[in-house]
Amino acid sequence: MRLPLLVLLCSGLALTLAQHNPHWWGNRNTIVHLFEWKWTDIADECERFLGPRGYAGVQVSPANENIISEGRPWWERYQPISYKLVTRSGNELEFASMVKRCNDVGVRIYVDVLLNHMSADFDGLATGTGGSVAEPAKKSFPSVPYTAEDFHETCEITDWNDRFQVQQCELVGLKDLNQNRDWVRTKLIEFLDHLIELGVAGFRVDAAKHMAAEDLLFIYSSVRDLNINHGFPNNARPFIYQEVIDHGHETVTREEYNELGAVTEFRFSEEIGKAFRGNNALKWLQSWGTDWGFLSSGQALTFVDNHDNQRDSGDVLNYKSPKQYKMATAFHLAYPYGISRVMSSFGFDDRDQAPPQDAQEQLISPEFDADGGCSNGWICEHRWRQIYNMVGFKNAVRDTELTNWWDNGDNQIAFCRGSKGFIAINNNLYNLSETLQTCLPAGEYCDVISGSLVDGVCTGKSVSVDGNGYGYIHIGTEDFDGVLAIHTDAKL
Ligand code: LM2
Ligand code: CA
Repeated sequence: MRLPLLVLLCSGLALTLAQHNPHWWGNRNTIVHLFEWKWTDIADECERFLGPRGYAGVQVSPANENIISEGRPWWERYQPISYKLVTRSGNELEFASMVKRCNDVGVRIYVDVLLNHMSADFDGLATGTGGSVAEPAKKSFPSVPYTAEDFHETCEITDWNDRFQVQQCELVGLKDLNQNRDWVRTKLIEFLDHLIELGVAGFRVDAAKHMAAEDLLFIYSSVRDLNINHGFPNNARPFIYQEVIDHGHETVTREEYNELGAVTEFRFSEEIGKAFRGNNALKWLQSWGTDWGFLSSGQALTFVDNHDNQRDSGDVLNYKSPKQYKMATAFHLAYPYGISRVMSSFGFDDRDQAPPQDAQEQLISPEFDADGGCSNGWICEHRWRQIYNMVGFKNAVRDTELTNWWDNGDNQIAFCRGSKGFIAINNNLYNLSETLQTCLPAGEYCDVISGSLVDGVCTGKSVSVDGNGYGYIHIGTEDFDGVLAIHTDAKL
């Protein structure tokens, strides 16, 4: 079992290691997940907001046809019935146009792809969002086509430490594809190639832990290079990031996958939530990263919350605790660790709730208020000033080191990023008022959390830095946010 993987790894090393490169444009380095957005809206968003604000890419919801479930829960999109590019987000033409328009403004597209399974049982004949019919109970998906032989035998995952069960039984009843079969591999590679041809930069691989790493290696190394007509260099390999939930106590581990591509670092999400909810002092974050048992920076896809764990209870933060959420996000984007992804949600009161839709069950477009925030059911965390300005901060400080860590022994922290940026965070219930080393050249800087630099004027607090790099930093309990961030691209 281990040997073939090793042999394959060695022979395919050049190819597979390259699949950690997200192919960002310029100095950009943050991905946003526009969960359940329509393709036409994403294209508009790339041009009017993401490009101008310096976002590097968008993770889009699954693009291939899914089953239609009653009430249209968001999770119906995790039940594929064919590889036709028709979903509630739009059709193939709209998808292609989105990818082109986003690439044209330097914003990459990463697609959430379902290689592990097809739809779960359904009473009788199921109809998909592209009009295809299937009989999931019989493992019959004629629009691909797949028949029963293309799937593993039906069984349930009861023991998460049993590799066979985790990889060959049905995850929540979803018909489990056999990626070891030529036909299945062929169909999956064709599907990925099709998306690459349309100009995407890579994939978020759903349920990766439920597939054998050897099979994934075969598939990833077989897909074509990125499309040079969309601005990618010759021989560029698609960026791969794999959904592997590894808390450190299961048989199938993140280490089996991190050579093939990046892996979602769930421990990051849990620990950052714990710290900013006040269940661990912020001073401990000084050693944030691999010392916490996380994957190496270039292998870790990091996030405060994702579309799954934002719906669970526990330490993970979401938009419903905005002050803590913004602090955690500011720390996420300021600290030099990981491949960052920002979540952009729709509002929900229960786990299964459908995304914003009209009476005909069509997804609705986001609408914006005077401040640019979303108003009609979409939360759009990526449009919160405190978040998009930290995306700008992360761009400004790219490739600099963390220096001059400061803390008060508790929940007030601060640090520099080279001589490009400085951040302070106060999660204590008393003021932070200190003269601190900011590492910045002398001058007046606009705090990009309490405001923005607009036409040379700072709409929030400003900090004056003296000739030795020191500045007076105040984050009071009366302040709306618990963060202050300054950088060289927002100098007055
Ligand atoms: C993932 N990552 O590895 C996705 O991030 C996650 O959102 C997916 O689950 C999961 N893997 C499978 O792609 C979601 C959702 C589930 C939902 C499934 C399938 O979290 O709740 O399951 O999609 O739509 C639903 C029902 C479940 C039922 C299943 C099959 O909630 O009770 O199981 O459909 O009918 C009998
Ligand atoms: Ca499987």
